[in-house]
Parts: sequence; C-alpha cells; structure tokens
Amino acid sequence: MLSKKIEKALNDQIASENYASHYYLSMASWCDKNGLHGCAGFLYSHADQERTHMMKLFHYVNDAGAHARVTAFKESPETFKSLLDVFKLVLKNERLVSAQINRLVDICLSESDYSTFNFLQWYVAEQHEEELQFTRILDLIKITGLEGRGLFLVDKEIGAMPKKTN
Ligand code: OFO
Repeated sequence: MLSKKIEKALNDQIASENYASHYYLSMASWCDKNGLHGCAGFLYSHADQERTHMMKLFHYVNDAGAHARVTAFKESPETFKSLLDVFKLVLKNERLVSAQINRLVDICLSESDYSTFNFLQWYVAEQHEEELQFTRILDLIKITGLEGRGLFLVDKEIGAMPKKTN
C-alpha cells in the first residue's frame, strides 16, 4: 500500500522519465538530420531505455494498488546548437533526475516505506552509471574536439558504445 505522498512522488517520476525519453528522442532526430548517425543510434537507444524506466515505475505503482498516471509534459526542443550542446543538456537532465530520485528515496525513508525504498535502489545505481557515462562522453568530445575529422571520430566512437536494453 502506497501513501498518497509516495504515489504522487512516483507519478512525478513517471512524468520525468517520460520527458527524458522524448527529450532524447528529439536529440536523436536532430543528430540523424545532421548526419551524425552514430550519435543518433545511441540516443534512440537511450530514449528507449528511459521509456523502460518509466514503465517499471508505472507497473510498480499499479501493482502496489495505487494509480499510475499519464500526464502532459513540456515539449522537447527540436534543434540544438551543436553536438557538445546535446550532450551537455543530457548530463544536465540526468543530474536533475538523480536529484529527483534522491528526494524520492528521502520521502520513502521518512515514511518507513522500505518496499519502495528497495525498489528505488535500482534507479539510484542507474543514475550513477548514467552520469558517469555522459561525463565520459563530454570528456571524449573535449579531448577529440569537433573540428574537421573530430566530429566524424566522436560520432563513430559514440555509435559504437554498448546499448543497454533497460
Ligand atoms: Fe531513467 O535513467 Fe536517466 O534519466
């Protein structure tokens, strides 16, 4: 049984994972349109991953006897200044999501909801992994540069990164 406060916080998290999925999909499309097919493939896959994160929360809420909701969210931008800008924005969004997950964990502890606390540990670990991955991508861009063949090499390298399914 979820408290109303935890149900609302989990639904807010569902909205946030849903937004992340659409945001990264929009970035993937921009990459595709700009010939960056390696980055596009990576971001399409990441958008799918965020949808999977949303669905895990969705089922958790309904299985716990509460009500998972589909809410409207702000529109994703369609254009980006550069590839560097794309990955800076991804990291910024991931840091925001990490802070939201941490707040959610705090609420669970304050309400002694150890079942949801336990469920959320997967998200805590996932956010740690994602922040690291996007920090490394930004390091790669900084080291390689995006001038001349740099853009081609970065796109190839990111396109070859392993794609997770969850
Ligand atoms: Fe859902 O993993 Fe990041 O946001």
